Amino acid sequence: MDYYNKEMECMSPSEKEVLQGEKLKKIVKTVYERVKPYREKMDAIKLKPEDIKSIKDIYKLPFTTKQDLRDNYPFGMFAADKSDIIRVHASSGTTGKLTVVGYTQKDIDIWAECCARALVSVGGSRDSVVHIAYGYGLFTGGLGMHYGAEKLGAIAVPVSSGNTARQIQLMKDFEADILCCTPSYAIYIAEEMAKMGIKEEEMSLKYGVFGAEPWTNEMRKEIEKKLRLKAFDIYGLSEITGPGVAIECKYQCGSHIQDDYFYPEIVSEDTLEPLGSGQKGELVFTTLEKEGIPLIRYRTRDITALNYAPCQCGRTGVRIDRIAGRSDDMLIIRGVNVFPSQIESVIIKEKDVACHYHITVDRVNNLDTMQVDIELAEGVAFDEIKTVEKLKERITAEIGSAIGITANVKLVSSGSIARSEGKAKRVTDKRKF
Ligand code: DLL
Repeated sequence: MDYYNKEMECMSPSEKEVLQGEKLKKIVKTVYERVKPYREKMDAIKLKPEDIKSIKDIYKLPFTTKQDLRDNYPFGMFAADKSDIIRVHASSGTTGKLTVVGYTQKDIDIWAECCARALVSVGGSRDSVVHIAYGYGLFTGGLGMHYGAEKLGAIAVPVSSGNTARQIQLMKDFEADILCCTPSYAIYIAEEMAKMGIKEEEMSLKYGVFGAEPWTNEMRKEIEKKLRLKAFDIYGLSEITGPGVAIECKYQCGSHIQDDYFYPEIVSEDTLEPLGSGQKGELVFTTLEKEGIPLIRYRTRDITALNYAPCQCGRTGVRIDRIAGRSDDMLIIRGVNVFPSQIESVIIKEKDVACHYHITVDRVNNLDTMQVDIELAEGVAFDEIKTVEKLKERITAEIGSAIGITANVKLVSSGSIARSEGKAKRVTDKRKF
């Protein structure tokens, strides 16, 4: 199976643009009529739905932010009647209230289609057994992939996260060929498999659908080696729908956005001006068909670039580069912008340390400090003091040249950094602003 929905996934860019324009006109009219905060924002700049004539007019529309969702908590931005909403999900973020999203039956169907497309894009089919170890609940990971697997006609195994030993046993017994979880949990599963004495070749895994947190290509290689599967990046956010907003194809040169449903833009974080192909900035989405909570020019805070070049797979969905991080995850340390992913890239290249790390930022005597705790790889002993000291010096130097500032690197024993079954928490910022 090459595509789930060839007609839409491979539609010519010019045809798609027309379709996107038609959908945009409709959705703008709907939110103007049905969602007070949108009407107020548009009235404030004297913009009427009729001013939107094609997808090119999208730049005229005001942005939407997470704060808008919080200000209208819980259901104030919904466009559908409550009686038509059949599901809610929510995400917590780091501060403040939950952001709540609502789905009509049509929204759930579209989301399931996006996840079915994603499963086919990585190599799945009706014959697949899809082991879903993303959390089920308010988080969208579990239920999103679940409905996608069912829509495809594959077998969905709704394990959710936790009880890793049982997960491994079930994956083996049910001969799962697709594993869906966060990349950090995939590493944890691999470690537990080794502890249980189960070899990669005893499993039937072929493909991994990993996302919900930033991860690097180096981490991809590590997971692929440890679990003997091909690892794919899946992107999504609950505000837009959940997992399946974008997915890699077998050529792995960016993730194709399902842009018949979600229209992407990249804008400068500082000026909010649109940026061109290949330029890195903040990803912004407009949902073109959502009924429950349509979002217009929603600022995701995720930093990436768009790639409009044709892809060998035949899909025409615009591609996003790997997410470099979120602009609100970006640490500013002594004035320097640092993304945790830059540190991860260094750590993962070192064979004597494991890819478990934690970054602690603090401010001592008005100076920012950064400590990076990194686990030694299994089998590397602390008693070889000279070797450990040398390793520490090397990693400190490499992190220094990657991010431009010196971190205090602390090597800790294997297994001492807390493992995550969902999104990994890699940073503690103790500074008070
Ligand atoms: O994380 C949805 C999801 C579930 C995506 C399972 C993929 C797989 P939220 O909890 O709302 O939704 O978090 C969304 O997570 O804005 C990104 O910052 C981050 N994120 C999601 N996927 C990726 C990825 C789900 N592949 C936020 N790479 C997003 C990097 C990702 N960051």
